[in-house]
Amino acid sequence: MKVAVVGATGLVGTKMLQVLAERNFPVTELIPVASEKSVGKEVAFKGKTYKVVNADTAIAMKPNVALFSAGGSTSLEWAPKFAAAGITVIDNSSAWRMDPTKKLVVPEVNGKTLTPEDKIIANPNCSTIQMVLVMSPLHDQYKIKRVVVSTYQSVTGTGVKAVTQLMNERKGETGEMAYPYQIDLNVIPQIDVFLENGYTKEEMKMVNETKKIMGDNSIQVTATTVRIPVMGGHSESVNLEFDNEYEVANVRKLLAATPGIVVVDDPANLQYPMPKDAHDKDEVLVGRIRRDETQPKTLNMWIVADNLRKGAATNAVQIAEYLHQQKWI
Ligand code: 2RA
Repeated sequence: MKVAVVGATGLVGTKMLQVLAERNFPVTELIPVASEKSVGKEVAFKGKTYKVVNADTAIAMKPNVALFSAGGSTSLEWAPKFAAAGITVIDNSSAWRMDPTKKLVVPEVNGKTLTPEDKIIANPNCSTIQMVLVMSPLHDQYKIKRVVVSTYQSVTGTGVKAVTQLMNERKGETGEMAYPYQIDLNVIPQIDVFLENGYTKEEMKMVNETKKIMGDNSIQVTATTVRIPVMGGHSESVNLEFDNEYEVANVRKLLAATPGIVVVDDPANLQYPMPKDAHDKDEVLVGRIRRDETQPKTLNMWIVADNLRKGAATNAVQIAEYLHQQKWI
């Protein structure tokens, strides 16, 4: 299968190549796509090198599927052109996520809503993906009324410039700033821009995307998203209020039996999820599962995942795997 990766030289694009190779996705020809300044550069993939091309050339090469991680403006301009050429697009930007005509997909949660007619498919925001993967089986079993989430997000979610800022600061050096403030030895309670309602775009992504993926607008979600000086992945403190009563032991059992989730929850032995353990893994780690004793039918938990993998590249590749299994690409 001919696979295009648009944004192939970025953090997520590079991770997409790694995941495609690791999961042995049936790529017969890779088409790495990037901006004009990168055209001609070479990209290594499964022992071969491929030259970066521009989007026009990529369309002419007729890939079966195009994984995009090149920013919203590139997706808005080029995803429709790829789709018009019969190429299925799986887009990691936020451009199409809340478009009512586009599917927003975490395969384990709502992959079955996909049809062969879906030619532009949106990959959700990383902080949303890891949360809804855990919410889904609990919603089916106990019906979630309300979610309160606070995130602790890795600098890798911002990109190379942010990682460089952190590394420079750790060496006591100055350089280009990805954030308005120092990030080393600090936390920044702002991810993306502020909106009229006092929330940030990242926080409202978690609110709106969660409802769309879960297919249930009755779920009340409120979020606080925070950037922290960490590399391995995003962490989230999640408080869930259910309609129905539950037992913590049954919650642990249900999550442990859910594909893509690993329960790491043994406080007596200091076992709980941490970004250093989630780094470069596809699983979503869940721990600190405990009753919220301040109100009935309410649960606290801690969710950690590599935001570049299940939070982006792996989820996109899993969507492509599903389409391939259905023989739609
Ligand atoms: C972030 N979730 O962490 C956003 C986009 N990757 O910056």
